[in-house]
Amino acid sequence: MTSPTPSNSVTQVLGACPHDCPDTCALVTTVQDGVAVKLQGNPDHRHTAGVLCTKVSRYIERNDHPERLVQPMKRAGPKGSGRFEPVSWDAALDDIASRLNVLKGNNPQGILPYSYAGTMGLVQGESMDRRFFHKLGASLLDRTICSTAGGEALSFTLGGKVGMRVEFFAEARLILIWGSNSIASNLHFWRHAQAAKRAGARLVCIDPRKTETADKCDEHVALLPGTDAALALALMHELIVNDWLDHDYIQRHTIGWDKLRARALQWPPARAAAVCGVPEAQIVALARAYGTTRPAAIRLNYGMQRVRGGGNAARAVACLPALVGAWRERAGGLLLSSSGQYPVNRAALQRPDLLAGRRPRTINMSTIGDALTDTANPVEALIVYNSNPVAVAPDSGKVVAGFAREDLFTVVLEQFQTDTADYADILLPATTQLEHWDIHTSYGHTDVLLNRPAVAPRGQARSNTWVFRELARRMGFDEPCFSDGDEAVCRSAFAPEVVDFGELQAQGFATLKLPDAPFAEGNFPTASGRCEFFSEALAAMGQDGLPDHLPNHEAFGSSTEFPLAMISPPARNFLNSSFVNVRSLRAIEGEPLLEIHAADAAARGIADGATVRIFNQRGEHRCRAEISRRARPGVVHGLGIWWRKLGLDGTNVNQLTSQRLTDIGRGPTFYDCLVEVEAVAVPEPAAS
Ligand SMILES: Nc1nc2c(c(=O)[nH]1)N[C@H]1C(S)=C(S)[C@@H](COP(=O)(O)OP(=O)(O)OC[C@H]3O[C@@H](n4cnc5c(=O)[nH]c(N)nc54)[C@H](O)[C@@H]3O)O[C@H]1N2
Ligand SMILES: Nc1nc2c(c(=O)[nH]1)N[C@H]1C(S)=C(S)[C@@H](COP(=O)(O)OP(=O)(O)OC[C@H]3O[C@@H](n4cnc5c(=O)[nH]c(N)nc54)[C@H](O)[C@@H]3O)O[C@H]1N2
Ligand SMILES: [Mo]
Repeated sequence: MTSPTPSNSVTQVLGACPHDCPDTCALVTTVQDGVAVKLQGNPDHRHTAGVLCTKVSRYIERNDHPERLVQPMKRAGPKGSGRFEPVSWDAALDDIASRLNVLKGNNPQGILPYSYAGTMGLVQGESMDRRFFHKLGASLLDRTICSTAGGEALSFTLGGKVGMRVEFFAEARLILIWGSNSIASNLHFWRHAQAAKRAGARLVCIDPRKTETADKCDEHVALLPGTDAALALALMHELIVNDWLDHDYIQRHTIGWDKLRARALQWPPARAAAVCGVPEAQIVALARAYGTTRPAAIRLNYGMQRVRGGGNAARAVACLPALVGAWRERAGGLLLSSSGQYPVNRAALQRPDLLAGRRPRTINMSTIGDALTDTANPVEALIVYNSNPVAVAPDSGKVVAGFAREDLFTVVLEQFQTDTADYADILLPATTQLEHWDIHTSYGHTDVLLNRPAVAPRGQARSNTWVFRELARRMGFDEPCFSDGDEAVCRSAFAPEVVDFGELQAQGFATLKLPDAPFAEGNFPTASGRCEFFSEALAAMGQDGLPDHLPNHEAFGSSTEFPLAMISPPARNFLNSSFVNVRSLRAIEGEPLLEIHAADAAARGIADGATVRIFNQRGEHRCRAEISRRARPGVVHGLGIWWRKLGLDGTNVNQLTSQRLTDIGRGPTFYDCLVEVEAVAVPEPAAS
């Protein structure tokens, strides 16, 4: 393991925030006598600027939490009971290795890793683990739970997860914040938006919910969930009929203009207004602003792609900057994710060559409920790390049924006893970011960050890499890559000419050398080198080559039984299901709530604060209702992602969400979900 800080000293250790957030902050941990006493944003890192969000400023509280898992345990009660008894590391690892060895011999594809972005670190998130499962020949996991719809859509349009640099938003004159609650989920971008606003820029928020970000913008377009493509096409319509187009840019740097033009002309604002549920005049005014203001920048975020047509919607929005030539300036264009900018040496980290020609099946993590309840091709062993699928995956009824299978062998590597950990056969205590090495890219800026361990692991906690190294050894995997230390893995992530490791060690971060305005002269990383309005690649897959509006699987107005659209975006003080167990943060969020518009509440006789039953064909979830000005009529919000076991009835919003997928990228459709809500009589507590 890594060496702890020498005692009797005060040191400052440079690190990186591991969480799944675009900001990837640089951290400075003050360690006294081997104990982390203070954690701050690194003031020398320009993107962090010494500022942390409320959540991560409480990271030490999370690290030192009395409920941290500190020893390996095995199940001591029925599946899901959460009852465990301690075992030694040797006993736990021997048991896992012998189980996996049997499957390795007769059905390696019966083994499934399940991991996501509990840590975004390249080392603890996608190195030794991948090597191990590649060598085993285990089923591959399609990691779709968050961003593949928008990410692949962007690749089909711009050529990758590329776009504007976040710092240049400060110089824009118009910013569309599209499907993003930036104050809650991308705080360090919001600084730039505020700077632009102070300099006179206009800020427009496009979001069904009147978020804290919408409150601070000049305008809020409260469209119905899943109608963003209709809005984007109507904006194009107006750009065309008013000739607010950059013909030179379109002609030289795009493909498919004639076809897109014809498509957009089918979307006059009145049509889009009806689909989106917003005033026609608001669309017309937004088009005028976008067509006549330079530079114009779009901060797109993943909130708008968690619906059936999410990929098409992201494509439609991503076409807008090319139409007006916004890319010509560094403060113009669009940013969804910057992760495609990093030349990460994934082959070195993950060693796909260890598959040795085998082509195991791929299982989509967004339909884990179906995969675990599929009896024809069963998953027999599941190894979960960096994720809490029982809480975060859609259609929890199915997910729980899968995890409850008596014949499924489940190993969970965790820092805490989450809803998923409750279902483990073997539960292994994991280190935190203060306790292990890692190296990080970002999806909101373009720096690389190094994380050094600041303190010794709590109790017997061990890093993910340590666990997979130990399992590899027990299974007789003797390739030298299974002995690589964590620091060596950090070093292998980038070629030395891309990232100077000495610089990373010295200051904790390194900046990629990139052009200011990447597409000023075209040069899109697509096959054609142009912005692809029409995608031959999509057409070849049998898809529409042009972006279009695809109504939700569960479109608003299509069901009388379930007339309300439910979205479940992130709560400000949680990070997905992480931090829900941190007392001071849970105190701010209170309890699971359903935000509902006064008219929808009145129609159902629901009083503010009443306990309600939210239900649809997949299940039901009880929580308290809040009559809220943040909700528009017809749309309710169940902010996520609470731990099920902290809910009134042991469920969370994912009891209602479906496993149906997006048009592009095989992604989940969390925000494409119709429900009905009713007040429930709560029995008076019995007098004692
Ligand atoms: N505090 C906090 N920060 C987070 C997270 C968190 O849980 N908490 N999660 C992190 C993760 S995993 C990610 S992927 C990123 C990005 O995560 P995102 O999920 O993009 O998060 P938000 O920025 O909150 O944006 C979601 C916004 O989209 C809105 N929305 C929902 N449906 C639609 C729609 O159909 N159209 C439009 N236009 N808007 C819609 C929601 O109301 C919400 O305000 O944020 C990360 N940052
Ligand atoms: N209804 C609804 N559901 C959603 C969403 C939504 O908006 N609405 N958002 C979706 C999105 S965008 C995402 S990204 C997913 C997120 O889903 P997940 O990636 O599962 O994220 P978390 O819920 O934060 O769970 C991460 C877990 O990893 C653990 N962890 C952290 N670091 C380490 C480590 O170093 N080692 C080990 N072994 N464990 C570690 C944490 O303790 C935590 O329990 O959820 C999705 N689910
Ligand atoms: Mo995410």
